[in-house]
Amino acid sequence: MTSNDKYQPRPEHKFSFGLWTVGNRGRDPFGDFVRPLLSPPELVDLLGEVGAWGVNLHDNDLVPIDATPAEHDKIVRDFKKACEKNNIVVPMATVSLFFHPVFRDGAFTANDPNVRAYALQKTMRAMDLGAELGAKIFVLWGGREGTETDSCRNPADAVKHLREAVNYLCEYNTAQKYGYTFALEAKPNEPRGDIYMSTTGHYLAFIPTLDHPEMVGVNPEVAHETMAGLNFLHGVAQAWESGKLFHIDLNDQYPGRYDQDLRFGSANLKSNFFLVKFLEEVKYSGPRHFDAHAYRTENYEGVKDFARGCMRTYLMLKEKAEQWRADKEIQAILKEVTSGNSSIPKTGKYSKDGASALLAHNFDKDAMMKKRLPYERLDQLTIDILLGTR
Ligand code: GCO
Ligand code: MN
Ligand code: MN
Repeated sequence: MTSNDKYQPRPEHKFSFGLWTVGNRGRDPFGDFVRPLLSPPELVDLLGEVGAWGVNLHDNDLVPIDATPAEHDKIVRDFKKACEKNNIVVPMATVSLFFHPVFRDGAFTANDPNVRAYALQKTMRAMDLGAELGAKIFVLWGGREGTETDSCRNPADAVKHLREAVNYLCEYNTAQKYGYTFALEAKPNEPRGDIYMSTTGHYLAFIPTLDHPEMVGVNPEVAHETMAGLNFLHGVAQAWESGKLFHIDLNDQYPGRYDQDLRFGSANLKSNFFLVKFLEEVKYSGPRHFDAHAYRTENYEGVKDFARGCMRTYLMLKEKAEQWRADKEIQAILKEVTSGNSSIPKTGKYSKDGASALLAHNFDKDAMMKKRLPYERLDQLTIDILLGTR
């Protein structure tokens, strides 16, 4: 065993990449493609080579929007062969409701009822495709569900239309016996000026209003919450705590910028450390999906470096998290700061007597105030561990 083997990705790590991530050719709003087109089977070969477990796709990453049924069948056959050859599974499927110009005003929330119906049809067909490939998670990212000007519609109507669409798709899922769970992905803006469901928290509030809330959860993305200036971990933790963390999009992002889709852990090492620590501590068992892409300066060798880097950084942070948990000084601090005085009345679940006792109790605020909260030390210990000096 070489010293690097412990950072080698293995199937049980459940690392997945979208076809659109390693297949990203570096086109941006200002400049053209820098990498040649690779076919889906070639991209699966690349993922096999770097040691990924899964590949995810939008319908049209694999099957062109106007493919004939015969073309569809051949493409799917070849793709499945490539997956089998490389021992790669398709854990998640999704639908492009943003690329074609027909969606310029949104998909499920577009003003034109024809567009809304077409969006449903396209999503149902994408669900058929995902089911054919064995996917059990279906991501919905409403990149075009938003506005540049709020003169165009009442935003409450947009929420109603979105609810109607997700309800419809849940019924289709049941009727077809696909067994999908849906994972809703929020983003504050880009490509629209403003997107309606701007944060994971918005979706967590939306889901209980659905006909089948049990079928629907969230797919938080590091970059998206960071763009909104939020603490990603806090959103993920709330999703987890409410049983709604159905998928996760890992990448990295500097705040206050366009969507950068950077290699996981390459921008905010410390916050991604806490994220990995959380996912591992709660034993999140879903895919670790990297929704990111290589720098535009790279060729496909660099794309492999990028993909390997995402997985390696995750595994290194996982190791650091284990070290952090095993650290006696850290554990002693945590124990100390969470301990209390056993003579205080019990809180937790309300009771009339308990409330009377609590109201009658005399708290020693001075003593409480003097208790040390050595978070400077705690954070520095974290930094020492991250920098490898502890
Ligand atoms: C983005 C999004 C997408 C979605 C993908 C899945 O900002 O472009 O993150 O990459 O995750 O479309 O639906
Ligand atoms: Mn994104
Ligand atoms: Mn994403």
